[in-house]
Amino acid sequence: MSNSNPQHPMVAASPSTHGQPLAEADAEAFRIAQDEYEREATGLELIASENHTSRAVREAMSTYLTNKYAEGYPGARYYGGCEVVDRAEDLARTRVKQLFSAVHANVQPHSGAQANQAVYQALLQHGDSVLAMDLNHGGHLTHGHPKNFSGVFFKFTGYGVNPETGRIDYDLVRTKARELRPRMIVAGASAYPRAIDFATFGEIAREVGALFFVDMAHPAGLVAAKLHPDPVPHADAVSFTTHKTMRGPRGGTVLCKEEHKKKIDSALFPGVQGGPLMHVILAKAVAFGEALQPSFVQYQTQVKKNAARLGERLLERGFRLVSGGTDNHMVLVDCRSKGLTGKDAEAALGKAGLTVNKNLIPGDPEKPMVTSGVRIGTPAITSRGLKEAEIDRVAQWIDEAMAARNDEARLAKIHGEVRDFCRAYPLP
Ligand code: DSN
Repeated sequence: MSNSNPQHPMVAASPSTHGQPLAEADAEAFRIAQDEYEREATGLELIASENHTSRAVREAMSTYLTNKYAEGYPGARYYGGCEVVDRAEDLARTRVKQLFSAVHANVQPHSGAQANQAVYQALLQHGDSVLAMDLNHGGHLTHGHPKNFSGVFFKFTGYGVNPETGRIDYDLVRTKARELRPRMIVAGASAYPRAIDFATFGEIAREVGALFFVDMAHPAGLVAAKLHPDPVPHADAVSFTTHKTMRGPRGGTVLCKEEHKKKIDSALFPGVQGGPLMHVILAKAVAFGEALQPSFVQYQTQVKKNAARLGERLLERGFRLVSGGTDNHMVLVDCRSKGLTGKDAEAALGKAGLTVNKNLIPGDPEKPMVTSGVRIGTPAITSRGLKEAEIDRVAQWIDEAMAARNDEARLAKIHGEVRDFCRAYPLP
């Protein structure tokens, strides 16, 4: 790594043969990398599923491990020369098992979607019935969207939130489970601002003889820090992405009970994927190592405090929040409380340097490309060092930018303020 350029942390170390640093070898590609750095550095990232990785994680992703094919698993590969990458995968597996007190881990999924695909392929037959969170109530594409492999190959039925409380209606889940007798129950969501009671889900699954699968992509970091209920003791399998609250490289991981490990490993490879991304697996090991440190608990504690503070400040400013607040790292804002669609709110906030995503809210009359809500998360801004006092400023900018949605000059002025503010909070 001696030839990496400290001025430009996204630039890969250049190999000793064929090649100069990216900046010299490919000006066009380098410009893109620089522009993304500038975009992230001069604005505030409020998308609940994004984060700012550590320099160590980014460096691991730029190592020579990207060159290696390693189909198979440590000690049982289809290629020679895997003795070093085996150590990377073993390190990632050992650390993540320690982090979540899990019996078995597969760290090869390239993404959360592929992690979920492996779990379904391992534990279900095509046509099996599955009960999962309704997409319109905060569920995920891989929880049964009709155009996703999950909805194509399996029969998904949705459960949702109580329209009054905005919280999962566990009695309704139980009633539906008793009626449906599904082969599997799935818990987990993409846009749910409350803690999920995995123990109750597990109890319902056991009562109806269903497998229980948890996709904890969003709260995984909070679970690791013991600040959110833990699904691992209750579920047959648990998947998560490594790049959201976990703050690692883009990718997925599956944890499972001993009895499912062979099926899940072989469903992932060769069932779903070919060669694993060994440089990303090394970066996962780094992220899991970071998550085992006390500083990670402090970080996640602040993520939650910041989300709670953001919710309080937005409520004071007259915003309606789905479920009235948050227990985790995000708030889900009903933009109708300020007379906007989610799409218009996303655009206005974007012009002000505040990046969010439009999001359906329960009972949303709008289409998914319009929506009535925006999802706002605190993992990334907390990684930059923002605390409660700064969150108050962020809430003010959100309110001002939504009010100024048709005033380009005002939005540009807010962006200027955000840019100045960001100078004190450099990217990690
Ligand atoms: N796209 C992710 C999210 O934003 O929540 C889920 O995969």
